[in-house]
Amino acid sequence: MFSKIVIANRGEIALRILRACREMGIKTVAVHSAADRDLKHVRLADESVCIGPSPSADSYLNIPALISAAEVTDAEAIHPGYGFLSENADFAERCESSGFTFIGPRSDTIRLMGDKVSAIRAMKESGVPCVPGSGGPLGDDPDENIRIARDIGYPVIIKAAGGGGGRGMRVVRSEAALLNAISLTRSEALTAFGNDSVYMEKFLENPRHVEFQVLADSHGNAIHLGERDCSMQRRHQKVVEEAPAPGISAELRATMGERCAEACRKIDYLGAGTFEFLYENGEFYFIEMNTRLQVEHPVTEMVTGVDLVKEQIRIAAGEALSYTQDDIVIRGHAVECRINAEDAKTFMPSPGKIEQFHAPGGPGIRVESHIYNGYVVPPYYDSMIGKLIAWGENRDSALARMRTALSEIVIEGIKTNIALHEDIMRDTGFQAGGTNIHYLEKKLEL
Ligand code: MV4
Repeated sequence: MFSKIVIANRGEIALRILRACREMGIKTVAVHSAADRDLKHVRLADESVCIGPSPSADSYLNIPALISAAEVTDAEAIHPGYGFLSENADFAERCESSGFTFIGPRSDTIRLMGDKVSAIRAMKESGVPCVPGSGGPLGDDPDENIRIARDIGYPVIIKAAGGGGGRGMRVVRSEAALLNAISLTRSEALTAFGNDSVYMEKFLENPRHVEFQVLADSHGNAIHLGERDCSMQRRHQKVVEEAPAPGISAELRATMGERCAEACRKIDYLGAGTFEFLYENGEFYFIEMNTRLQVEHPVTEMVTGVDLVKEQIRIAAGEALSYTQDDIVIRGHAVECRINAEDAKTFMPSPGKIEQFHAPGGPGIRVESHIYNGYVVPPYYDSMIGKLIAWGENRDSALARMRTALSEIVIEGIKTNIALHEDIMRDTGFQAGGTNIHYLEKKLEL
C-alpha cells in the first residue's frame, strides 16, 4: 500500500479523499492555490504545498506544478478527484512517466473514453446497448449524411466526439436543417476541443439520466454497484441524485450492471468508472463513460456500504477488489442534494464569508462539506460548497430525512440553493419518482 498520496483537488472532494487516506494509514499532501490556504483539508493534511495563484489554470490545472509537489514531498500516488485533471489523459501519462501512480484508469483508457466516438464503438463491441446512430464519425459527403439521418429517423442529434457533459451538441428535427447543423457543430467543436470529429444519434425526447457505477482491479475482476438516477438537473448541472433509480427492477439492474462489468473486463478497465445511459420506455442507451470518481458517488456508497475512494486507492496499489458481485447488495435508498453558493433566482455564484454554519444530523444523514464558520468561499472555482446525503430503508423515508436535514441547515453570509432543494423534496412529481431530464427546467419556468 502507498505511504503518501497527493490530493490534486480542492473543496469537499479533497476532504473526502483525505479522510479515506487517514482511515487507511496513508499520509496526505494537500496541494492548493493561493486562494485556498484556509481549506479544511489543507489544515488537516500531513503536508501542504502551494502550487500557484488562484485561477485554476495556474494551479489545479498546472501539471508541472503538481508533479513537482509530488516529487518534493516524496509521494507515491496522486488522486485527481473529479473535475480539473481527473479525466486528462496527458496528466495521467505524466504521472506514470514521472514515477507516480495516477489513481484512476490507464491513460490510454482515459483517451479512449474521452473520444466519444471511440468510447461508443468500444462499448458496442463489448455488448453495451447504445443509442441508434452513425456508429462512427460523420464524413464530408452530404448525401451520405442525409442517408444516415434518414436511416436513424428524425429527430437526430449531432455531437462532437471531443465533447461530453452537454458540450458541443445540436438537435436536428428536419432534413432541411441537417447539413447546416453538421457544419456548425463541426466548426464549434474545432474551436472548443481542437477536434472537428462529430457523430450522429437518434435524439431521445424525454429520457432519464441513469448511470451505473463500476469497479475493476488489475487482476481481471470487475463488479457493478448498481445505478444512480441523475435526471434532476439544470443546464447539464446535476442538482439532486439518488440510488437506486426509481422503477428499475432488480433483474434489469443485474442485467445492465453485468453488461457494464463485462465491458470493463473486455477493455481491461482499471479503477472506478461510470457508464452513463439515457433511459426511456424501459430501455437503456449508453452515451458516455466517465473515468473518474463522481460528485454523486456517496449515494452509491450509502446503499452498498462500499467506500469507493478506499477501493480506488486499493486498486491503484495493485490489490484485488475487496468484494465479489455477490457481496454487493442494494439496501434502502439514498438521495443527495448538491449545495451551491448561488443566487436562488439567477443561479449566479455567490461567493463570500460564511458567517454562520450549522450542519444537520441524525440517523441516515451524511454531510460532505469543507465549509466552516468564518470560511470564505472564493470566487475562482465551482460554486458547490457541499453535499447533503440522506439514507433511508426506502425512498420515502430517505426523502423525509432529507427534508428534515434541509430544515436544520443554517448557512448565513452567502446565498445558497437550499430553498430550491426544499422545493424539490416537496414536489409531488419528484416524490412519485422517475422524472426525466427536462423536469427541473420546466418546473423552474413556471
Ligand atoms: C442525448 C440526449 C438525447 N438523445 N443524446 C447531454 C449531456 C451529455 N452527456 C449527453 N446529453 C444528452 N444526450 C441523445 N441521443 C439528451 C441529452 C441531454 C441530457 C442528458 C443527460 C442529462 C441531462 C441532459 C440534458 C439535456 C440533454
